[in-house]
Amino acid sequence: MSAEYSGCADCSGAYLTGKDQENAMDDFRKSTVYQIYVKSFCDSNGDGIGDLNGITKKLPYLKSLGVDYIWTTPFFVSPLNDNGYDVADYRAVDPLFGTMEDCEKMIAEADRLGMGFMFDMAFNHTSTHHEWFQKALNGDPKYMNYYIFRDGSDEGAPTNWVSKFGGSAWEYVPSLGKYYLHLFDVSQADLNWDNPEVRAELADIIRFWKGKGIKGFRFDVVNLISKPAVFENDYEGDGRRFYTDGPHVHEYLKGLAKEGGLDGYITVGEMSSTSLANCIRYTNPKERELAMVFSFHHLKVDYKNGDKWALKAPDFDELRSLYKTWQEGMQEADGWNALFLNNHDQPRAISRFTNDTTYHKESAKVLAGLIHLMRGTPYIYQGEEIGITNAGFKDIDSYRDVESLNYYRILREAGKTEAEAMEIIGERSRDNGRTPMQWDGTENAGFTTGTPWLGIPENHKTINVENEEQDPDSILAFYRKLVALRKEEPVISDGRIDFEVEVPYGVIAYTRSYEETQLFVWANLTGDEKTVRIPESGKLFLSNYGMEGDIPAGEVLLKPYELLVIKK
Ligand SMILES: [Ca+2]
Repeated sequence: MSAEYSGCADCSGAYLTGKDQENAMDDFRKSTVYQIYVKSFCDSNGDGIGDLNGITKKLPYLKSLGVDYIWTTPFFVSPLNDNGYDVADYRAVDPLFGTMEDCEKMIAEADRLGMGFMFDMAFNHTSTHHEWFQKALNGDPKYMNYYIFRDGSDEGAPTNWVSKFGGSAWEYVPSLGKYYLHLFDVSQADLNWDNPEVRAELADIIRFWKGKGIKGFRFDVVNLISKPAVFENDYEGDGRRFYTDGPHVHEYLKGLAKEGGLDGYITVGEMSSTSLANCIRYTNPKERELAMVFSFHHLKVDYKNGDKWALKAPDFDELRSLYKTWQEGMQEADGWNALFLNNHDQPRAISRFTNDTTYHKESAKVLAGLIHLMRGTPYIYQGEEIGITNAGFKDIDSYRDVESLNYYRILREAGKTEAEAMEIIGERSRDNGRTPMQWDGTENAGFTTGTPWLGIPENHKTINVENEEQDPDSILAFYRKLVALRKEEPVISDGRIDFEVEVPYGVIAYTRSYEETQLFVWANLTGDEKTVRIPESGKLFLSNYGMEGDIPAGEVLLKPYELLVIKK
């Protein structure tokens, strides 16, 4: 992989140097991030919607997990056409979630407890309700140049590009006689990053939140910000090859990091359809772009022919191969991965990849161990630390996500039966990851005193924080252990990783090495027993079957969903 990476031309700019730079990176190597989907975490005022005061109330719980950073999905003023990723004012809290005073209190309380917030910046586009876009619509040339307005072609729209939410990526504005670009919803206009005034505005927003005490940022679809100089039709695809990891993306990210003053801050970029070579450049510390990236190739191994809405059992060979490529590839060129299997856009990994009933506890733990022991910074998505499952909704009216409702209609129109369509939605809906947090076994799971905005799985009566706090062998206890181990064991935070390829189907195995210490990790992701070979005897380091003591070299039978970790 290092052949693909030729170093950077302009690394001479002095940011952090020597020990300071090392310390900044050390922090993230030992750190764990917790992701909060604000709407579903904790409701403090009984309106059925999670809010900032709810988060403040639960900060001691997050502290007890040992996490260092808390990433919150956007809660800024927004028409909420796309879950707050359509921002109308980046410097104000949407009243649905609280006030600026609540926000400041939340930040201060986390700070007191030794945790930092990462706020979520959707900078590829703004809401069309944003005042910049409103001024553009009025024909103000300064603000028209904040967005991407183009004349139409003979065929109508300037190009044939397709929006990621369906339909043309261009919308005509009759009063201006021009089209504007929206790679996502029609209410999300793409910003013109080629305009230095736009880049300066965005850096100013970063400085504003830093001034409030924020310790990091997550950047939404940030590898789409640089559009091509010439807009042309795409006769091979939907247009993405022209703007994904676009021509000036690295330059613009360096600029944002420099002007926003992001050194020493934890930053993560969400990367859409990206490449390993680009992710190395985004995250290599010498490049000063981002601390780490989310890539999504590993979360498509159960898409039939790449189609999210066509069911297929997960291909664990492909999963292992992707982990090997990305983990080892990033390592060879000093890139850094964000490690995750869940987020607010994904169904629950425990239901998706493993067995969320008979082997509920083993499944949650094997998936946790698999990623928390890898090279990178792990992210825990709210509820995975107690093993929250997919929603299990029985009728389409239970769903709220626009994408799910759209695809239900599309699937039915394509001839799927009610049962077939519901099975697909049940597996793939983003609402699976958005059901309210299960704090206790009461009717609304301790999430709200009112009516929750989205239903709560029946199994919350047993799967909840209160229950797991009582059980020393709980999933929650296992997560606490993993978070602590990353801080204590340099072999986890700083060790080399090498994947074992001679393993049975469904087993992912790798070795971590640091000085004289080695960890051997085996994760059986199937319900079948699998035989693996232990190369050298060692001490049992971690197990989800309560094993302990010395483990001799030789063959061993892994039980269903077994995680076996040996230290030498
Ligand atoms: Ca509320």
